[in-house]
Amino acid sequence: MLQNIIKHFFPHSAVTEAKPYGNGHINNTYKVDLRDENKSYILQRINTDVFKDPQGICDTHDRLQDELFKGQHPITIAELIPTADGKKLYTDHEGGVWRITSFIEDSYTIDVVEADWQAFEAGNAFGWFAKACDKLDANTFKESIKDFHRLSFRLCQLNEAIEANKAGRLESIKEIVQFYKDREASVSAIERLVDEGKIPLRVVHNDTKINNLLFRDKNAAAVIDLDTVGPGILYYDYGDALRTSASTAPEDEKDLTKVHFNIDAFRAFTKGYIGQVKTIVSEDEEELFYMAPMLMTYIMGIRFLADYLNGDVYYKVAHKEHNIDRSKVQKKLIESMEQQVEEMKQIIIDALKAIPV
Ligand code: ADP
Ligand code: GN1
Ligand code: MG
Repeated sequence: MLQNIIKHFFPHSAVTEAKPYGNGHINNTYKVDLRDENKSYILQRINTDVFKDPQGICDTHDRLQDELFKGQHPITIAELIPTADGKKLYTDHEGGVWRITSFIEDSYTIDVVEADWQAFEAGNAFGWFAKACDKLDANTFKESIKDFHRLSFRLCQLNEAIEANKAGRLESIKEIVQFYKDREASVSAIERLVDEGKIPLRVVHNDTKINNLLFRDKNAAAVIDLDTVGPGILYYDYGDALRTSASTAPEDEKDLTKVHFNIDAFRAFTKGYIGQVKTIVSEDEEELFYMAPMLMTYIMGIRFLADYLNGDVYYKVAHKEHNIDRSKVQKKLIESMEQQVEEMKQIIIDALKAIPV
């Protein structure tokens, strides 16, 4: 019962309402209203199969608060609410690990960008986050999921899934597997540069899907879902955000004729993002921004594919084709990006040249 969990955070308040909230694929999220409090909260049961060190996640959240709550900003992050005895998490009798954060009032998420201003706001917000984290030393943070965006690791997982074919689904999706296999070499450049130390490690978000951003009215209000924050490179955030912010359709769209990489949304996002990070990026980083959306869309495409082959053990699914639908959307986005790569390069060059506002 959620009431039994919440009383460890608010021993003197009764729950008036607690309902499942949002479209996350990983944690169990509830919006909670309390009697005697004029506020709502977000209660989450952390998926400990995915996040093996929930305390580490909360420690990172704390460090982010210390940095990002300094000064006044139009964009924020949610605040971690401690238990009544001052802990950041509560563990129930079944081993369920729970946390509460402040609810960002009057906010909403979007799954598909419908207007350029939304893409601009998303770029501006994730760019703000990257810039605000610039002062943090990546070497003092741990990855919450090891090798999370390491392409070679994700390729290994895919190969294992193909080999094991646990759910017996390989035969029906050979063409999709081949599509991703054909592009292995062309997406590998960034990992090599990271390993050679040419692309700097920074503290980044690592999960910049558009619904990990809260809007209020016509502005981005908060960057949420901080569970993956840690060492990474700017391309992860820029690329992963564009995978959803510049897609014309939801991540699991069945009708692939609706799926395109929207170059206007790409331009708007890039203006917002680069407008923020321009003063912190190195020349080496500038060069390969254009490859980031392809890399991150590829990584998500093969992760969905591997999960489909494994029998849907990682992501929440609503039906048995869900993961392969998601993977097909990523494939379609990659094809669409391949046709627009020259334009993408030029848009990035223009954004880097523009005078900061
Ligand atoms: P998951 O890791 O499962 O994606 P998230 O932390 O992204 O979990 O939360 C899932 C959803 O809950 C978000 O997409 C958003 O709709 C909503 N949400 C999460 N945190 C807040 C918050 N502090 N205020 C308002 N809504 C939130
Ligand atoms: C997951 O937690 P959520 O739903 O915001 C996943 C991301 C994927 C995304 C695909 C910890 O994000 O890496 O890009 O699904 N998060 C984790 O929708 O695996
Ligand atoms: Mg999320």
